[in-house]
Amino acid sequence: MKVTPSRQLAENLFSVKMRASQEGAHISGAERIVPASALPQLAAVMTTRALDHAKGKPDFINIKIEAAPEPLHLKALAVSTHTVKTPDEGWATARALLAADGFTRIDEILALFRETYGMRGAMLLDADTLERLEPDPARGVRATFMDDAASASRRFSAEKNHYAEAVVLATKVAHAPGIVGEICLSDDPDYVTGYVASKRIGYARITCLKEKGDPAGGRIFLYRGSHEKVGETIDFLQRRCVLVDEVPPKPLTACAAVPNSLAPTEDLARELEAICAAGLGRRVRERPLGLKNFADNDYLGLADDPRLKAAAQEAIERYGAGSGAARLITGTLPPHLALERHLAQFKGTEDALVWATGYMANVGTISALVGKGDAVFSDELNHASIVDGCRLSKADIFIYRHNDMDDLVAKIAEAGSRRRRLAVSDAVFSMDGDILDLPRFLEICGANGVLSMIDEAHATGVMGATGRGLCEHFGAGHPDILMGTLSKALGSEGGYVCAARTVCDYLRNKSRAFIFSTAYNPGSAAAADAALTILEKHPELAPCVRDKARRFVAALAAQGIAARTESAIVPILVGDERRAVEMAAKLEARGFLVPAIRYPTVAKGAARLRVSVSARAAEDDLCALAAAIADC
Ligand code: WAQ
Ligand code: MG
Repeated sequence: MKVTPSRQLAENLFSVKMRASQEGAHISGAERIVPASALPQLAAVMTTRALDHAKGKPDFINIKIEAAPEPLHLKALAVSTHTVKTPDEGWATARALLAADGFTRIDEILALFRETYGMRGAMLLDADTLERLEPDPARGVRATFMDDAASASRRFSAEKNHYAEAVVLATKVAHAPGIVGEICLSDDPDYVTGYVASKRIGYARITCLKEKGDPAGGRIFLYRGSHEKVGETIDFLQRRCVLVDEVPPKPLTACAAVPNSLAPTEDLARELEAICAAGLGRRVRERPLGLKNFADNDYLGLADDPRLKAAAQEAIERYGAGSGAARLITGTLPPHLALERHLAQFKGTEDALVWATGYMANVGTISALVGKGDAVFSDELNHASIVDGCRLSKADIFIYRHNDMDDLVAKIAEAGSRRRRLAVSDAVFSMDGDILDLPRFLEICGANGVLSMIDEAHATGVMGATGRGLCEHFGAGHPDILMGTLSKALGSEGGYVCAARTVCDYLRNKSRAFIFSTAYNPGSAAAADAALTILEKHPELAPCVRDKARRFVAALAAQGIAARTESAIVPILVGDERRAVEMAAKLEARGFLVPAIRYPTVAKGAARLRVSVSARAAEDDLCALAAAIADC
């Protein structure tokens, strides 16, 4: 016959009860149900516990060991935690929980709770008539013969585990005939967490029911039913042996040691609620299918191009699904080097290097180029990854007015001389669609010996006669650092820097985002490489996408909507965050996917619809979208 462990234990289970007192006054008590083999160790642990209690030193310790009756196994009540800051809040929570479970006369019950302070046992109270049913009202009714079913296999600890012991007691009590609820607060001055419990409420912990240091504590068992049958209930509480299964581990929430502090996750929940209440909540959702997509940055429609997909598949087939290590270890594979060579050639620089994302390229480049004591000059509308790179660098940050080159000059003057200075700007501003005044930017940086960096995330493949970006557009020379992404017009993913060999070698040695990340996917590298080849073969793509964007602006104007763009991005200013979200939803209902852009991506009150036009967009769709926007 196969025997379960607990059945095995049931053969020789003992109840061990400890009770410590001083001059007849109770100090502490505890009970475990264990197999005979555990008795010597448990007696020692119980003694230690008796000797060490916040209420004082005992002069009498009674350890009683007796055979336990056949145990009844019960599954632990479900545990929930209600984090509150003050006893007032705590009792309000208790009231609400009891009311939700159908109790009436709750205030009267809670007033009677004070009468249990100092009792050894619990008050047994008729939940409806409020009659006290304990045979000895001074002592109360004590539940005994119960333990966590797993306790026999656990290490015993001299420290009281208020939580686990209370879950065991509450589970037994909730299953006693006629018992409909329980209220409890520890009399331990340092333990301010209490609970209310019932089969329906479960075990609901309330993290603050008294001030720390207060020795008040007690218990009420709420009874409903015939008073003749109270004897059965008391017998169950006192004599029935109960082992509780699946006692959940103590929840990690604000603990008694830190009163009045919010549980960390509770604090997050509150902030999240505030974000959502302000109309700024965001959620991740799967891309809806079957809509006209004016939301992504796939300006040339290459993400879905068979040539890119084939290149990625082939590279993955040859080199694997992952690159296995960082670039400086063994992660550098032929597709990485081929892509870097191709990028440098495409942009007309000596060298290039890639990161797994554009965000990483910006953060990893800016934080490597400047440091403490240096100065970085950043356009106020620069992308978040530039902002984060500046912050991470610990350099002094000088934010100049959007595209205001006079202000850039003023900020350079303000910063004075530094070991190193860097000016950084988006080439195409991602939420406004306008472009950097590159000639003046380069002139100012050159004249002042300031390193220049531009982010061509939205410029590559879109700007310039052949899609090579803003330098081609202006014919104005190169900044020191030409950063960009492979994830927008190039249809793949990743970020890059094109620059002189020295700059790239410096970054290979200093960019932590480069050094300490696994090399990015060889498939993505090969796909981006294929996209560059397509751009070289089809120089007409970039002018085409800009032309479509201009036509869309004209279509909007025909509907009486003012908008402008110099790139593929057409923002339509709305202002109010909620209104922008509503408009986006209405457009979606009409089959157009257009994102509402809100704070913190743009300033508060500057919410907008952001239409990104693709070279693949049909003329009719552009007109239909303009009409739909006018309607919404
Ligand atoms: N049966 C009936 N009443 C009892 C029993 C018992 N076995 N043990 C204690 N009481 C009564 C007595 O009046 C005490 O003053 C009062 O309950 C409180 O008992 O999830 O430690 O043992 O973190 O001090 C709640 C844990 C801990 C909350 C409760 O109660 C959590 C606790 P204590
Ligand atoms: Mg106690």
